[in-house]
Amino acid sequence: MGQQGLSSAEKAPRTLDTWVSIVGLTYVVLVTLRVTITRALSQGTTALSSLIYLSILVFMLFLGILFILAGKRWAYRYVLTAAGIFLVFHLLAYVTSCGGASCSLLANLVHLVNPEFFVSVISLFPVLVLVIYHASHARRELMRPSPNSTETSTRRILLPTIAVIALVAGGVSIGLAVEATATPVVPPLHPDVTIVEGAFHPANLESYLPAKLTIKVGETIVWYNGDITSHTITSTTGIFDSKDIPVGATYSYTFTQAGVYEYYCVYHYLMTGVISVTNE
Ligand SMILES: [Cu+2]
Repeated sequence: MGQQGLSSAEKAPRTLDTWVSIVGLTYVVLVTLRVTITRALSQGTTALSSLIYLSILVFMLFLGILFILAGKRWAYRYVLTAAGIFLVFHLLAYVTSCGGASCSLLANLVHLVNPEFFVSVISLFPVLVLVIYHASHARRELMRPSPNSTETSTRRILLPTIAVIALVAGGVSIGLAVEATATPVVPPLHPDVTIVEGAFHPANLESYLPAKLTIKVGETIVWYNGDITSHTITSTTGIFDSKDIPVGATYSYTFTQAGVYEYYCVYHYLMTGVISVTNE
């Protein structure tokens, strides 16, 4: 007990585990910060709750980097908790947005070829797992140092790190290659409704912007998919269904009868919108 009290006053030594954890955390922080800033610029206060949610996650991981650098002996336990929370929240976002005939996770995996989606969502998972692996090892070493041979410990660290780097780099290259062969899409100048970036996320209050719209009989609504993954415009009563709207594509429908038309996305049942059609 007394010995533990003494050792906790010392700073934690920086090992390879330390550096891999820091680089991994920095990657996740930068990617999530970029998503937050892009969303703030494109959606402003309509995405306020999702912006707060993302900022808290970013700040939590950023503190982890500072704690490790400061040599706090409890820094790794903090990082394990923070990275775990981040991982669980990101997974929950998918699970809770799953609905209807298809699960969003599967639907989104189909769109792995989109480099933007791959970087800002998919790539975070292997990187976070790598951080958790190294932070937990660093923590174990601090509590009970083992006289490991440098060779095995270097291999233990390098192999998973190289695997994750290869996975992320490979995913991005495949995505860029596929995107380069695809025909460029020109977004409409004034879409009536825009599917916002990060639309599927439960923290996003308005997935379709605007979510409520009133028009007159005979008018046509143009929906534009401004997100980084596919979505649908599906009437709750089966009157219209866009099917898969790819990233950057549009769907339009002309309303010929007055009424209230609710719709949703078959991949993400939390995405809902309504068009009210009036006679005059
Ligand atoms: Cu969707």
